Amino acid sequence: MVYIKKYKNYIFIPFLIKAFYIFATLEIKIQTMELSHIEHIGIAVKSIDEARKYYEDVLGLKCYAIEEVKEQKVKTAFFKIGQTKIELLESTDPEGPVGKFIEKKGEGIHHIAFATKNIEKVLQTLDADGVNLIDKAPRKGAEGLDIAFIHPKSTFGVLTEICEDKNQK
Ligand code: CMX
Repeated sequence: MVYIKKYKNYIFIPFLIKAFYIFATLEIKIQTMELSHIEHIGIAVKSIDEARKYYEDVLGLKCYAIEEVKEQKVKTAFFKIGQTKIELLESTDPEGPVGKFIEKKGEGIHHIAFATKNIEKVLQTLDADGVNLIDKAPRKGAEGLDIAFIHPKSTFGVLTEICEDKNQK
């Protein structure tokens, strides 16, 4: 009884240590992700020539680049608004990812892309968390960015891209 009285003020110490550990590891996880902003939103369209009229003539944005990404079987058109871009995606092959998407779901938002300054670290963190990565290592995407996709089954239905512009350093 004497011991219980003497040490009763210390019985919370293990719980405090555990709580501190949980917060510390959470903080580290948040810091290591280092996503800075929405780099672009990818929008699947049947025809860039048709869709760009809306972005240019109605919304008043300027298309500053058109590029074909052969490996992904798409043609892309870029518009900038603030720090973020709109990427129109037109399939060059019905069997490509955008062709299949339009066939199944129609035109619309195809993916969201987050920018980071350390894509390898982000992919490592996601992989360690059991997230389903389509690309375990970065590859080259439009505008020379290093990119990697996360499967929509792991992201509540939104195809997600991580990108890093290694030329910006
Ligand atoms: N958003 C949400 N869900 C999507 C999706 C998308 N963009 N694309 C496919 N899906 C879903 C399908 O609806 C399907 O769901 P269900 O199983 O519930 O029916 C599932 O994913 C599988 O789809 P699928 O048509 O059978 O296609 P695949 O499995 O062959 O491929 C995916 C799906 C996501 C792995 C593939 O599209 C991919 O690798 N995408 C990443 C690359 C890409 O999209 N590149 C184009 C962009 C170019 C660029 O910006 O550089």
